[in-house]
Amino acid sequence: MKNTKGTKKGGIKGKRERYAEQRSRQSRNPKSERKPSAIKAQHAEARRSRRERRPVEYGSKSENSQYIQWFPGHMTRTKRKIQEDLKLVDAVAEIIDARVPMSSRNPDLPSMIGSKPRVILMNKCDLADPRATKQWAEHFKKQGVRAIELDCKTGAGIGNFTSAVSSVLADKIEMWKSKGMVNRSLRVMIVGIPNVGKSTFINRISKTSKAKTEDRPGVTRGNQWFTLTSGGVSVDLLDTPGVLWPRFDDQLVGEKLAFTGAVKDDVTDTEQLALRLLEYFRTRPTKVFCERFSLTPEEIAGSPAHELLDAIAKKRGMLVSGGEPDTERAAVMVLDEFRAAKLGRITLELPE
Ligand SMILES: Nc1nc2c(ncn2[C@@H]2O[C@H](COP(=O)(O)OP(=O)(O)OP(=O)(O)O)[C@@H](O)[C@H]2O)c(=O)[nH]1
Ligand SMILES: [Mg+2]
Repeated sequence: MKNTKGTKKGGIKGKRERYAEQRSRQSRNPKSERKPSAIKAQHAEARRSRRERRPVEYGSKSENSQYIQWFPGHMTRTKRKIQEDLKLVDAVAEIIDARVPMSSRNPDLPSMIGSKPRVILMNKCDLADPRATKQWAEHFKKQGVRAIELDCKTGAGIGNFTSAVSSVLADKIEMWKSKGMVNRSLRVMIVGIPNVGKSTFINRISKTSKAKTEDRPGVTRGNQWFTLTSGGVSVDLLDTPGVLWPRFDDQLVGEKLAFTGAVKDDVTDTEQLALRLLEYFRTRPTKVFCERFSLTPEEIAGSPAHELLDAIAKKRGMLVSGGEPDTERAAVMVLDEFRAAKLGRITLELPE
């Protein structure tokens, strides 16, 4: 179980912290208290009291909610560098996560990039609900924002990039032509929150693997230029490190970004996070979710999240000595499976 700055701030203790307290209590107390049977009884009591709690609907805060925040110093430096380098580019491409198209948009971006022409790349469409993605595409169109749907795993949608950028730069391109600058490359800065696939996009469009990518947030650490040709158009792309903002005013936003892997796992309590995700599935039990964990919609609807996590751990044979469910391992697995869309292609928010 990972303890976090966030959980401490929020006053909710992580499991590791509770275990540490328990260990220190045991070292002060008489030996009899350290007997496995006493500890087992304590666990049983804790489980009984948890069982008495009523199921919680996802959307409102619950005892499993935690204070999530991640804004390390390098993000402040990146913000400054993005603003400095803005004069070098013609347009900005904001990559967002199709599973959380609202929560993955940095509210500080408009003030960072000013009036620079912008396109939105809705990435990871392969992991999102296709119907929801269509709704979001419609929403952006209504707002007059140029947005394209992308799946950088297969490259679907990549071909629309240069035409989208050319269309937001139409006046500028006309002006270049009138000045005889016919083969001028399009210079585009790629921005977005961590782990949305900025570097993967660059690799995919340039058909190389020059940009470092990994399935964790905070991989790219400095601005870096890539020169390529796409659809016969010469393009210079500036990769940038992912940036969040100093405070999530709505903690559900922080939570959703933690679900999708945009927030470093170390700053969250994994088990609490998985319980929140299960609260989501409790209210929206998908067929894939039920089948994957051999649970019926009735079982899911009638059980609080911690019981679901226990059941999932048992069904997957994740047990600690004594036969108790290993909820810590099960929590990691639930989050991993959600992130890989093994629990279904899920979009966590819809346009208003
Ligand atoms: N399923 C899926 N995975 C993707 C897609 N695009 C990127 N990924 C994966 O997402 C993870 C993060 O990709 P990166 O390109 O490193 O993300 P980034 O935005 O550059 O991240 P930072 O540099 O940390 O800000 C990698 O494991 C990619 O393989 C996509 O369209 N679909
Ligand atoms: Mg990167």
